[in-house]
Amino acid sequence: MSDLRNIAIIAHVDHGKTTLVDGMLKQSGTFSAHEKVADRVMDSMDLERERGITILSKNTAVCYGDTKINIVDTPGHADFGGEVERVLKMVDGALLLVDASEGPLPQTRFVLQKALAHGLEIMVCVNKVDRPDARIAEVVNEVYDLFIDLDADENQIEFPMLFACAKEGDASLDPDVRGTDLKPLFDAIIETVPAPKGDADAPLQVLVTSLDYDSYVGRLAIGRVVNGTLKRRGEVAVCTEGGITNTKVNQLYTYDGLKRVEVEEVVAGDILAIAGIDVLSIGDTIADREDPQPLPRVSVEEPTIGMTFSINNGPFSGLDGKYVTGRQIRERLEKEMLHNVALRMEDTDSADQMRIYGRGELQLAILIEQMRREGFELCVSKPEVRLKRDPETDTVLEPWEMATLDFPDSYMGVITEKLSARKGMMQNMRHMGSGRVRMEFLIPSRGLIGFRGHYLNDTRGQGIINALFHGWDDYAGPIQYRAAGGLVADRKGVATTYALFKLQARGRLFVGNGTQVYEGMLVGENARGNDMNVDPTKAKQLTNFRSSGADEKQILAPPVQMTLEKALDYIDEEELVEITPSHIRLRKKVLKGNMRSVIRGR
Ligand SMILES: Nc1nc2c(ncn2[C@@H]2O[C@H](COP(=O)(O)OP(=O)(O)OP(=O)(O)O)[C@@H](O)[C@H]2O)c(=O)[nH]1
Ligand SMILES: [Mg+2]
Repeated sequence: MSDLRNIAIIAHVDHGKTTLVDGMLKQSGTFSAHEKVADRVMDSMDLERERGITILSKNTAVCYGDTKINIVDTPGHADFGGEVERVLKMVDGALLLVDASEGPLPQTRFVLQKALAHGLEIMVCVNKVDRPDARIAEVVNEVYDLFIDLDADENQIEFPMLFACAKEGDASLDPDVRGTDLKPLFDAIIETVPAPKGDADAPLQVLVTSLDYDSYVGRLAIGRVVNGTLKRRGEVAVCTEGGITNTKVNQLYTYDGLKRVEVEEVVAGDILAIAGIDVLSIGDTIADREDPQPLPRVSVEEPTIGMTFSINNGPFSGLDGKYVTGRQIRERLEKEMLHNVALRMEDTDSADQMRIYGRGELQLAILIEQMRREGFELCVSKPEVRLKRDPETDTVLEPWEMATLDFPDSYMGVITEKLSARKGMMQNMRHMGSGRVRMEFLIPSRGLIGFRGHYLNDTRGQGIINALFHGWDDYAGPIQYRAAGGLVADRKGVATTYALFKLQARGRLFVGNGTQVYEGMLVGENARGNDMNVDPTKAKQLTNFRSSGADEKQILAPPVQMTLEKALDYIDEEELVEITPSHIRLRKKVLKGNMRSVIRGR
């Protein structure tokens, strides 16, 4: 297959992968001349469009001259690193994008390391050369340093380097001359990335590396034909973890631009999608019926952060959602586990409660947000890390991360102090010029839970933080997450301005006038460290007399808007976030006030 290339685009988050794919699609004639195409068209999920990040890797294919190029757009956020690792099995080359101003960042390192380990042919593209703060020459050096640091061999380090502006759709081999289109990039791909190896006449082997879902045809398995030829209506064997079963392939597709097209056969080297075989999951091999030879299974790094998902057992349960029972939640989560291999589910001793483990807070928050939009109600606990016991020394280990922070240097004092309180240890510090500093901290994953919110506050939104799993190491001791206690409603009712006006002197409020509350719900923060039971529903005594002065207008400060991620960051171990399609509430695990040991407020 000399007229085929398979390439993955990899980078740190936001360095411009999906934007570059837009350009490649447009310039290869995928769209008709006047077709209106959205920016970042591959980010097709609602949540991706809203957040402006890629969550799931996606396949597309373009034709350049006589060559078909299969392209895999990958997510850059560290929580979805597992995706990247798997899809690299589909391709023969990787295009590494690096932002011309930010340079290589933690996830650049992670994905490059994986690509080198897979022996992929690598190309580098310094992107966003149009940025006024681009520092191209320095970034080029940093990229070479990174390759050397990762022990790239001589062959690997002789990569072609391009300079691009994905937004305008141009690339050039010369850092000093802007390109006019993406032709230099296409040519470099065809020259650098080898045509896929694989024998079309050998026994069939198809490796399944991703799953997708289509509302018409149902579950889709996506993978690469490593050897042989897969034919429509072909009789095949499916090698799963559980054993080998026989089946028939009815719907077979390859990629063409943004479409999947039904085809009669797919030959070794190409990327395909199959519908109608529901037993298929990631890592499985579709093989020759007579001579089934499973390929090595894809392994994925262990999830490190977990949360308890439970039914909503508060008094407002079922007022809002369609799916509220433990069985419905469990079935939904089981379905998720089938295609989201970076997640794990474990049972607890209660049927209404499951532990879900993932790679990061964002990954879990996205799952919750999806469930919420589908009409589920549930309660989730504070994210916690998974601990492990070292079999040799019998000590407790916890996951550690390397966090890279980039922020205005005037905030160095406060940031360093907060991170050390969270058991972070500074490893590196560099002044970046223009008043910014880049610091690296080795810190337990636990220490980063809920840190992002504080960090953004402390740096007035000017801080960037990225963290990357570093490894398992000794448990660092307890961390205190939140100094403030909670103002906890002591009864069910409707919050009033009259009551809230008094409460707001104690700390920030999470509810406004008219909000429905219940016993055990957090209505605000108590600046003192303890929880306090309060009555936010108290109404003003009506009298016939106008009391002098007391009738001034009572104005409430706007309540703190709790988004899902803020809420997860905020709660502590004794609390839960209650999630329904239209509400996010904070509550105590134990709702009844007399069952909790707290000081009684007035
Ligand atoms: N100035 C400039 N901005 C760009 C360029 N390419 C992309 N961007 C912007 O960078 C932002 C991120 O672009 P994306 O294409 O979503 O980045 P990504 O790498 O796909 O991000 P993730 O998939 O979330 O990792 C968007 O706001 C783009 O408009 C470029 O060449 N120049
Ligand atoms: Mg993207």
